[in-house]
Amino acid sequence: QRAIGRAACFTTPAEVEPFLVDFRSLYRGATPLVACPGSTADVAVVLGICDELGVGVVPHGGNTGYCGGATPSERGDEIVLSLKRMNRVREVDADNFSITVEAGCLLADVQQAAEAADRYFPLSLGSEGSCQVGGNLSTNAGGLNAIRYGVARDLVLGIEAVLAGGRIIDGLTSLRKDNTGYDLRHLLIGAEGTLGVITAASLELFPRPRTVETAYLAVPDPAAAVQLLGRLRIATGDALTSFELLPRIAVEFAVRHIPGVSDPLQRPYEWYVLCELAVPRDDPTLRGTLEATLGQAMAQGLLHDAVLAESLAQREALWKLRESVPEAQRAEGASIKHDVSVPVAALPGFMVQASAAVLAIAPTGRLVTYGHVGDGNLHFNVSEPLGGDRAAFMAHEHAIQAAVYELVHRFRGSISAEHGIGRLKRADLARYKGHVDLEVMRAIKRALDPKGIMNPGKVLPDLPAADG
Ligand code: 2HG
Ligand code: ZN
Repeated sequence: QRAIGRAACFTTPAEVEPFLVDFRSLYRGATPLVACPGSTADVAVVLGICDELGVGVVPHGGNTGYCGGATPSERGDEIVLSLKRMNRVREVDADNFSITVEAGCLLADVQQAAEAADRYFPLSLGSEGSCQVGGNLSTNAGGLNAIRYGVARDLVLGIEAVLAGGRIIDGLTSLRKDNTGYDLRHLLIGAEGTLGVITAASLELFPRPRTVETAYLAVPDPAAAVQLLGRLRIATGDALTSFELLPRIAVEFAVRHIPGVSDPLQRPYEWYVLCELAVPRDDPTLRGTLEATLGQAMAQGLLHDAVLAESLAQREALWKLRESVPEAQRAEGASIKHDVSVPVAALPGFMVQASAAVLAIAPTGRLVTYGHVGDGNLHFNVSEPLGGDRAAFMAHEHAIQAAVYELVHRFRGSISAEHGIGRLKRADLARYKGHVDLEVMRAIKRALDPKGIMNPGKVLPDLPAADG
């Protein structure tokens, strides 16, 4: 408190409460202090003190994570470091197509700052109104536009970060090319605060989309969706920016629970795709190309029905349907979630096998398998049975997850496509990450954080301190 000011330190139970429980309420931690530094220098001061005292530090952004990565341990012996006061846009450089922001900036504010300069920042997630850029980078978030623009990592030109002990990495450049040795930026991105705290980033901007077409498609099955994905990419000169798969049950959940959401089509179908095409110029031909491709697909049995957005309001309604699926699924009770990826072309085969494996364990579980199929990233979720016994269903959690992850592994996929590891998937990481990979990860952790105080107990399987 003396070092960074009383006002920047939350200590009462009411003040620290919002920082103790993760978004999914999987964990409830405890802490004597939430530090909210207002500058990079103050973050360094906090990390210096924690290093001296050997106190763990848990970086905390918008608290929208799915894996408990920003929640302190139950022991109450770690402090939380909130970046929320570091929320300035430091610079928008339209000519360089870059923007420099502090870690506590809301993602939506970054998007808006870019737009105000007639530029586009493409990272887009359902939680963009509350998640913070520091968290997006620390978890290497993916979201809805990754098929065209990549994941968070791909949008970062430079970062500023504070390492354990308070050393500052000033890597806040806006260069596209910089081959000067190891790329420390990419070590810190996706490290979930276990190697240091990202305090600011320089991000890449793009020309703003001028022509956008949004289509909601009813398809026979995921295999047809993947076929359609390839065709649309080729026919439109790779103008596809989103390609999301939804099963019927996800649409039903959203219509049932989210006010203002309705089924865009007259009759029900088993599977849907919400896709979007965008180009940074006025292109009156894009719509025709889309329609022609869809017409051909329909003639060949790859498509049952389609709605093309005719207005901004209709486009927003389609996206609202998609983005409300997680909330709607929450309203249907407990669910067992798997954020996985496999190579896009293997996705339909994976879905058939994984569905069968889950239903063999829990025949009444409700499969709600949706997501960013354009990237091969599926939210392979299972909701508790209707009117069933929640406890009996959740007793299968471990067996279901093991079955799904075994299949993911066999398909050479990933057990965490975009949500990270946090505390939730540490044991799974230990099981599925390569032995050498883990060894190198541990070596890096020891080198940068020898006392093990940066977000302890997250990402890496248990790690003894270097001195024992
Ligand atoms: C999404 O794609 C999010 O909507 C959440 O990644 C996925 O709730 C989920 O499982
Ligand atoms: Zn997702």
